[in-house]
Amino acid sequence: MFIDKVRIHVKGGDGGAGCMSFRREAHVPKGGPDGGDGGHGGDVILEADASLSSLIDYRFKHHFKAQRGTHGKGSRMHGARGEDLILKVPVGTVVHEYFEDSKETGELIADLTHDQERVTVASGGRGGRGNTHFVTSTRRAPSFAELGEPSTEGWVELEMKLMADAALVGMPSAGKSSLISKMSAARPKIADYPFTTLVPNLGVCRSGDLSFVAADIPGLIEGASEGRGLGHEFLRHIERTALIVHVVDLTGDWEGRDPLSDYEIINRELALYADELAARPRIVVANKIDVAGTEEVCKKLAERVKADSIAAAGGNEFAPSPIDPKLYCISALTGEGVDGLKAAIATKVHELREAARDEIGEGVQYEHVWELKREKRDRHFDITPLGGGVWRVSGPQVERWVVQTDWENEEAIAFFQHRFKRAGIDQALEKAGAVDGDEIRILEMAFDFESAQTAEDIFGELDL
Ligand SMILES: Nc1nc2c(ncn2[C@@H]2O[C@H](COP(=O)(O)OP(=O)(O)OP(=O)(O)O)[C@@H](O)[C@H]2O)c(=O)[nH]1
Ligand SMILES: [Mg+2]
Repeated sequence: MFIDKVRIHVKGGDGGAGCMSFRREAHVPKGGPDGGDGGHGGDVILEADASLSSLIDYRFKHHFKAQRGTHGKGSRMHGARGEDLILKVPVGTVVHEYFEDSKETGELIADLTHDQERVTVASGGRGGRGNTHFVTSTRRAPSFAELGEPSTEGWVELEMKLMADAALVGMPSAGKSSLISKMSAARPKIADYPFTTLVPNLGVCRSGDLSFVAADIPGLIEGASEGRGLGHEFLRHIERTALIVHVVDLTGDWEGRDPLSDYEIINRELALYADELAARPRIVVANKIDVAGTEEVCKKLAERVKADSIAAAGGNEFAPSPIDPKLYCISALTGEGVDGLKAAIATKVHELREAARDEIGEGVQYEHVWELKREKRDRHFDITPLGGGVWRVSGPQVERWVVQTDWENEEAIAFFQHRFKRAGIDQALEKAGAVDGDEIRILEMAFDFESAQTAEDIFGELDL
């Protein structure tokens, strides 16, 4: 089975708690506050890695957690930052949010198209601040510190779309795997029965100074565009490859077919699958020239390719055509003609890459866009009247604050209320009809409501 879509749960490390402590020295009876900050929790980061070709690593393990930050200590000793957890994924991995409850796929987080490109999928919580931060003109000895911020967590969906520069397509047993093994260090399974290749093999090919990644797609058959055979699953991978290398078996080996009709069937299946595939730049290869008696059909195919190239250029023989007018005659068995083919593919891929770079420019800021959306959603809160002067406030950020607050400590509670007010929640409650003395519930906590005005009177002096 080919694993190309997985869902994993990612959780950043929680922030370490800030420390509440005062300097104590033999000759200083009561020193100032010196509680250090908690360390930030680590992030979970996805990183594209060109040496990976599947998401198989995520098939059995689905939960990933970065390290938590350690707690702050006295003498202004800060807690250590939790280590980031870096998860390697193949280049060409598309990352979406995933909502486990509704089984729905959410926003696009990133499309990792370059080696070493990274995206943070779960942020670690910030470390709580130690009591040194809470000194004000009126509060010389703050006897509270923040707890660490809980991290963000959630499910993400990883989908791998093959990111090869050149895709080798053709009928089963045409010699696609044999060719990739001749062009690169890849050692795929090769056998004389159809559908030997079940998942694409990737190989890095070098020609002079140029290099490209080739993939052999499992054999296509008539009806592949409608789901026959194994090919359909893989046609969508070709959507992202710049160049199609169409391998035709001159011996028409499989089921005693005619190479020219094989050639037409594959062209038709690609076009039926997607119009863009019909117009995708293409190089046609005639394989197995080492087999006696293939010269005649090779010549016919060469004429046909030339004619198709001219047709694709709008009937103008001298205009550039997406189809290379030359038929590359090779033997993937003996290696004859393979170097010339490799050079042609490398040159073409290089040209296409340059053209694409001009068109789209560098670096799309997916992460930035997603972060903004996520932050907005994080700050969002809902107010639900439960009746009898009781209100529930829910939302990711406000709930994290509740978890982060030390409810045993009055000053910490005051700080929570200050945040609560700054986020405009009390105003929203008032607008919804809450009055002084009503009960506000957040998660498991319940406390009395104080209107914005009163709260300001009480907490206005806080310099936070
Ligand atoms: N004589 C000869 N045989 C070849 C050549 N290339 C491949 N073959 C043979 O053709 C058979 C199929 O080769 P593969 O490379 O497995 O073909 P494939 O296109 O990858 O096939 P699928 O993975 O099933 O789609 C094997 O027995 C190869 O040894 C060639 O140039 N000459
Ligand atoms: Mg194969």
